[in-house]
Amino acid sequence: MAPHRPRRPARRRLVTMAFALVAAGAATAPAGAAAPAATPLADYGRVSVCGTSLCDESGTPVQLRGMSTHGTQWYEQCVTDESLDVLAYDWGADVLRVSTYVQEGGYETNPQYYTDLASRIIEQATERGLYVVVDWHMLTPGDPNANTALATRFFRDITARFGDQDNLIYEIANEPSGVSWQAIRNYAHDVIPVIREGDPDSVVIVGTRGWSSLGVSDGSDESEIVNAPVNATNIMYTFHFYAASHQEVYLDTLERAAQDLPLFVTEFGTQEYTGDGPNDFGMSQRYLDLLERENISWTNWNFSDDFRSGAVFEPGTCDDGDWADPGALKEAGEWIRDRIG
Ligand code: IDC
Repeated sequence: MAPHRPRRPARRRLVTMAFALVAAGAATAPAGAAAPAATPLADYGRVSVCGTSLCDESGTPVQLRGMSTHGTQWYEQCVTDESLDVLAYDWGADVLRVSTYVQEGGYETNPQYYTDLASRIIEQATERGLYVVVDWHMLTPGDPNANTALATRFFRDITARFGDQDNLIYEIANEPSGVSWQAIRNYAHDVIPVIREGDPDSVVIVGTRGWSSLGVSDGSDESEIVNAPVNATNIMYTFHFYAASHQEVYLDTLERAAQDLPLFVTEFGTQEYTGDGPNDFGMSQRYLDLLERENISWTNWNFSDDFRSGAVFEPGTCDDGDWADPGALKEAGEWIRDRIG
């Protein structure tokens, strides 16, 4: 089915108009012109999985496009009211993925701090009518079961705060590695009920084997999931790719899997799997064309000014607050901005 995006241009025009009125010193914007009336969330309402697609409240397939933060333990200074204005209104994003790392100085070092930080960002994204993918960024160790107690605590706290909102999507395991699909599936069966207790109608995204490659990086493929899907409704599965590293075999797998499984690409880069190195925009475009054809939502890695080529901003941008300056974008940043809106 064709992607359902007809209201996007209208939304962007309305937002621009609201800003123009404010800039011109208008005391009040006319009814209907305020930014919140024309956001992705206002357009689509609560999303849910229908068949293999993500659908809006009326049951029409939607493709959400946006950015992932970098690890919030390193780059919280890149996620501010100003930078999110740029992402939501200048770039026209629908969705922000908030990456709470578990290890590497993340959540496990101070659960309260990182829950508050994720909450602060969720609130800011919500004010702009964005969807939020709440990413439990487990990476090393690769077995998600190693962090089940922490994951349970995190999702219980987040759903207690935000479970009555319509815009949260929960990603329970960023990139499992060195574990079987069975182990990932067991973890999903432990954590999903916790989320559903606080946010019953939410979409939950489940990581896949081999760094969320649908198993390909471990010599497997999507059939292990098709044969033993997670035993819950409103579920999607994660596929991640880095276009300069992951070429035909990965693209073919994605295309095949999209016929059977609801997928959400919560992370990808136009460069190598290190998030660095040269961009392969040709391969990246082939991926994005497929994602558009199949109505698969995506968030790109990453909305920060890290030195690597996959961070959209040049180093120093976040300290200077220069997010709106087109000169602050790296090559990958410019490329992805042009494909979000
Ligand atoms: C990378 C970051 C890098 C950081 C590293 C730490 O770009 O700054 O030092 O993580 O683990 C993933 C991961 C994601 C990686 C990214 C790029 O989910 O955390 O970010 N990547 O390597 N999977 C494939 C690539």
